[in-house]
Amino acid sequence: MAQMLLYRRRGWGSALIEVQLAWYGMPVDLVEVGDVFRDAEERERLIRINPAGQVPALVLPDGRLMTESAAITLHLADLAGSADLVPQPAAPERADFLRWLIFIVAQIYPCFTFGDAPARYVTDPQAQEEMQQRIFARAEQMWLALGQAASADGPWFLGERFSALDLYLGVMGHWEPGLEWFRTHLPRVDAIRQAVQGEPRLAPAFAANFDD
Ligand SMILES: N[C@@H](CCC(=O)N[C@@H](CS)C(=O)NCC(=O)O)C(=O)O
Repeated sequence: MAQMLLYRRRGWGSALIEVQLAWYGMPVDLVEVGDVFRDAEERERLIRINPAGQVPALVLPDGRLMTESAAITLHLADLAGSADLVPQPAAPERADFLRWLIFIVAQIYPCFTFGDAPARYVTDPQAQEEMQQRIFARAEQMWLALGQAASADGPWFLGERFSALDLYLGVMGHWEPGLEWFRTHLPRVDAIRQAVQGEPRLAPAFAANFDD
């Protein structure tokens, strides 16, 4: 059977999928994508693959393309036949898992989509700055809401139950508002980020994406 192929860029959302593939021990070919925020041609090239112009974009063994990290997360668990990262339908953690997985991709992630590149949406530089500030402020609110939902006792977001949510925190905990902000405002999220990075099965995939 053909191997999967992942369009990726170091430290970007493709890392969410790289760490899951590493967890399951699934081999993958990697295709490097340039900086689509700076390189218009590269952006056009990626848009031809994923209409949203984003990574992760994953070509499945049967040649179909999958995008959207949450959908890929659920599908990889199915492919692996594993409940390691995705609690099964009858599991008590399932509802919380789904709620916060979708919260991350529907509430937090779009703040980056629009906040990272305000010049795509408004022309006035002052308006761009204001738009970015307000969107990143919204991101902080959403992070705080998510942080309040994290199990206080740990060790993981869902308590004793390790899941893909922890991997999302491990990756996205590197992004805006920044490591220092997480350390100060959401020490639980920061602790989860550090813990997942230290998992021996995941450490190489994290090292391939982040310097710390
Ligand atoms: N909803 C998507 C979001 C993916 C996404 O925003 N990826 C970012 C990198 S972290 C990207 O490729 N951005 C480029 C752009 O929006 O032009 C998912 O969950 O996979």
